[in-house]
Amino acid sequence: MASNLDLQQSGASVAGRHARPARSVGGARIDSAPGVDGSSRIDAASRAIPETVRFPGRLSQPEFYSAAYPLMFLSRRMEERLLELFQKGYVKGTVTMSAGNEATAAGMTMPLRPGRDVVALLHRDFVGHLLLGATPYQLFCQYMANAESITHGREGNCHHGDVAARRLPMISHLGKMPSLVVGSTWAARREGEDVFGLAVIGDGGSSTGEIHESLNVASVQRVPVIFLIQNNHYSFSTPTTYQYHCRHLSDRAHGYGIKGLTINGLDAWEVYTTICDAMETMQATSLPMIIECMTTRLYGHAAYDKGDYVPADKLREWRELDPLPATRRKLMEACGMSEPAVAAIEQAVDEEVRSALALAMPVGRPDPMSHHMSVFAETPPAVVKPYSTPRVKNGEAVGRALDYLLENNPRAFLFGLDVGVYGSAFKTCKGLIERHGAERVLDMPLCESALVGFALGASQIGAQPIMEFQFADFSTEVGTQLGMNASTWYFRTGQPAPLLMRLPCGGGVTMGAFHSGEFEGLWSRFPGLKLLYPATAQETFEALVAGFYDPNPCLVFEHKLLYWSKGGEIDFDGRLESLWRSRRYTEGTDVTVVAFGAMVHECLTVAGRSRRSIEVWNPFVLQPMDMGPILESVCKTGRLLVVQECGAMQGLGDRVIASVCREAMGALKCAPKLVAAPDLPVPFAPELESHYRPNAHRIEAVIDQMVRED
Ligand SMILES: Cc1ncc(C[n+]2csc(CCOP(=O)(O)OP(=O)(O)O)c2C)c(N)n1
Ligand SMILES: [Mg+2]
Repeated sequence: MASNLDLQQSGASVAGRHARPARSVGGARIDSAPGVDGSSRIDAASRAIPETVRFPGRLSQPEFYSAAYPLMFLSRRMEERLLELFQKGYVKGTVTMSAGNEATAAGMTMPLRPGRDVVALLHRDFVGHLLLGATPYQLFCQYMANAESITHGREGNCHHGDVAARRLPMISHLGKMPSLVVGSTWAARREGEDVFGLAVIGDGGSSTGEIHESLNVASVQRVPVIFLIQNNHYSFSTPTTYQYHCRHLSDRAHGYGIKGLTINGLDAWEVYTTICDAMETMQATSLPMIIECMTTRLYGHAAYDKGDYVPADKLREWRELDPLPATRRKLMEACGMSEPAVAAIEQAVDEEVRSALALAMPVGRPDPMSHHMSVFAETPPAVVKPYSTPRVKNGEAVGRALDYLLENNPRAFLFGLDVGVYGSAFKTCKGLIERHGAERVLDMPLCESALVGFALGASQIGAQPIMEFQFADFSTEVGTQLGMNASTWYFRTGQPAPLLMRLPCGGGVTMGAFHSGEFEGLWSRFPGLKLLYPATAQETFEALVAGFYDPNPCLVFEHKLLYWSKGGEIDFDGRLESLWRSRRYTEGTDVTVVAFGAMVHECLTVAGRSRRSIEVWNPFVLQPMDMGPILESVCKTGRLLVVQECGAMQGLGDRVIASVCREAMGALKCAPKLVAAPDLPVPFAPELESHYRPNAHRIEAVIDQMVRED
């Protein structure tokens, strides 16, 4: 813990050491902005952020105010400039002003240790970014989306952070970041680190489902995260009377078996000391807490909103309570500081704003021709431990792969619903908890979206999550978290997001519309996800291993019907690179048949009995799909049939056909055909379902027709 003396020695006796990151504009700190190419990533250990006087050491009031006020003033001044720049067209997107919220944002951030504690800030936490290491220059660049912007222009405004320093970048979808904080904090503490989390949410965002999910997971798993609710009485134009019915939002803590407090968010010292106290409490209990800060919003929701729906007397009252002048008065009282001394600080801040802006304004625009934009982190070629086993069923191959991954990767963990003692709904995880322990095979609450967020957060700390969806159908619960947050993570932050997601899928098991879907078509619509769909025991093992070691979010579709009905030997030589390829099962000259999942076996039945010469392929890697070998095959046979289990509009068959038409139209002897289910939900009764699902008989008839046609 530093003393007053330290503060004086640092040469920042007025602004305090907290102000230092904000002062270091230009030069080295700008170079260290996270880059997508990975070359300029910040190494958390070598960051220039000073180990400031933070929890468990507490600042005295003079220390606190002399550190907080200049940063709050800097935040206000910068946002005023950003608003002007927006009106002049220099700032893109919008500006969501923090004015009125600076005391909450500064007080909650001051106790955190950058690079250690995990935090997800929101759109009114500008000062929090400054406090935790973002420089004014970087922030101006970010808002102007220029070539030096923190996200390299790939994302805008407040959607930035510093993953290596554990400041996770917000996404627009409110309520989605806290689960990441829970996952990161959990993963870091599992490694023995003394870490806390801070997850921020507004009164509006507090109504989202995932806030409940995240609080519940944090509470069940005993993860010390502060859920800080910034209650500024409005969600855009919606007053809190239309948002919730309880007295205080913190009252909800009771439902999670945790502590909740509502405090005055306009008093920076009160916020700061409450957070310090909370950290001490959480150190003892390991439980999360809810801290609701009653705060204000002095502008409209964003640059485009006048906020004229706020009654005039309320706005007048809020202006009178403006935390900036209030903190200024406290600074003078606590430090015995004169008016000219405070004015000198403000002048220095103004000068800093001017010089940061003068540096940022001439920075060029990002050049789309030379700008590196990739949605996937590169997969370095690697060789891992080989594995082989005599014949096993496909379902058992899943268990073998999971066992192999847990055995060889101490930071891997398997989690989901009923994967522990029960061994998962299809028993694919049987025995894993006995072999690897409850610390690594975790039964989690029923909340798929927060679980994906949890996995994404954990992955940023070096943990290697393997998540099981009980059924692929429940993946529709995670549209935002997987399809927008995890999938874009590398693009936005330059950091890999290595997640392995297992989706038991498909019909033929008489389980109806909500337990029989495949969903590979849906998930292929989100750039940044990799999709694998194995059909044999060998492929099942390979898909899980490939997906696990890949630095991107990977979804493995496991057809449930094949768990019991199919099997084979597994012989894996350890070379990962060679796994990412399409699979050919038979050679033929009459027709190329491309099949997905369980349809592979229907097609192989046909190939085995038909008098036609049929070449059966499984793309296996559905995204990014390598069409090269399939195109070659079609050029040889001149005919293409695609077979998928799901409805014509729901799968990837049309995409394969479109690609062949684009690239090899001239080689086709007849129009390509698609055998698919009708576009209906999967019907329940066995008679209806077997009529709905494509089968060998239909496939054979279409092949005969295609070969007869020319
Ligand atoms: C899930 C979701 N729905 C809608 C929006 C659009 N939106 C952006 S900010 C906002 C208001 C948020 O209010 P609150 O959580 O109280 O935060 P405040 O802006 O008041 O700080 C809305 C509706 C969003 N970002 N996320
Ligand atoms: Mg609000």
